[in-house]
Order: sequence, then structure tokens, then C-alpha cells
Amino acid sequence: MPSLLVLSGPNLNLLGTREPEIYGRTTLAEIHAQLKSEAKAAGYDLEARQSNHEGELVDWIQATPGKFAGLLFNPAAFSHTSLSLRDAVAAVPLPTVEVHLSNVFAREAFRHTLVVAGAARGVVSGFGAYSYSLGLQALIQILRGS
Ligand code: CA2
Repeated sequence: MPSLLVLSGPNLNLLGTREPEIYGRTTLAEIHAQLKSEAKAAGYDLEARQSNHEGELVDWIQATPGKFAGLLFNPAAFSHTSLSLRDAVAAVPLPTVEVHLSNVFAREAFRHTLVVAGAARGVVSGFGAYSYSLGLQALIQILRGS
């Protein structure tokens, strides 16, 4: 079975434990379990990882070719700043869908700039944990069409 990689950036390990009014009560482990089950139903294996370190995310993205068919990515705060993550996403051939739990465009102005997203096929933002599922559906549709 082809495999998909889900990456989440800094502080998303805190999901479900702090700031539930912004990020909801679902934990990252629960999101990962849900995505694995949705991917399996669509015929894909799914591996999910989280890192607080930009370079580790770059290393993981660089290592995707030959191992993963698609990438679902929440770069978290790096979304707004990281040229190295954008360049890593642009450097690999697999399609990437960027996701955000919150609607970044309804928040502070500094969150309106999405640096990584220009290298992604599209962005889902604002639907809580469901953003990940919507992004996964988009990724699977892209893979079916390519
Ligand atoms: O809405 C999203 O998914 C974000 O990528 C989340 C990032 C934020 O910097 C982006 O602007 C939008 C922050 C992730 C922090 O996650 C926490 C979860 C629980 C408690 C505290 C932080």
C-alpha cells in the first residue's frame, strides 16, 4: 500500500491540553488515529509525526521521495516564517497539502502571511481537527488524479 506522511510543527504536541478555545479539545494522537483510519479506508498507509524543530522537519521532508506518495503538513508557527520549510516542500516531488486548525486569516495580521503554502498544492484552514481530514481527502484526490 502507498504511504502518506503527516507532519505537524511546533507546539502542536500540546493540542487538547491548552488553549482549547482556539485549538479545540482533540489531541494530536486522536487526530493521527482518525487520519490513519481514513487513509486505510482509502487504501493508504499513513505515518504521522510532530516536531518542535525546523531542521528536523526539513530532514523528514527531504527523506520523503521513494517512501511517501503525499504529504499533509501543518507547519504551525513556521508557516509564517520558514523559507527553509518552503524550499524543502518545493524540492520534493510529492504533492503537499497544508492544513491549519484555526482560520489564520481571522487572527492576527502576522498569521495572514503563509510562507510555506506557496510550495503546497493548497491550504485548508479553520475547521479544527477536521482541517486535517479535509486536507487528507484533498491529498487523496490529487493522488488519484495524478
Ligand atoms: O491553526 C493552526 O493549525 C496553526 O498552524 C497553529 C499554530 C499557529 O502558530 C499558526 O498560526 C496556526 C500554533 C500551534 C500551537 O498549538 C498549540 C496547541 C495547544 C496549546 C498551545 C499551542
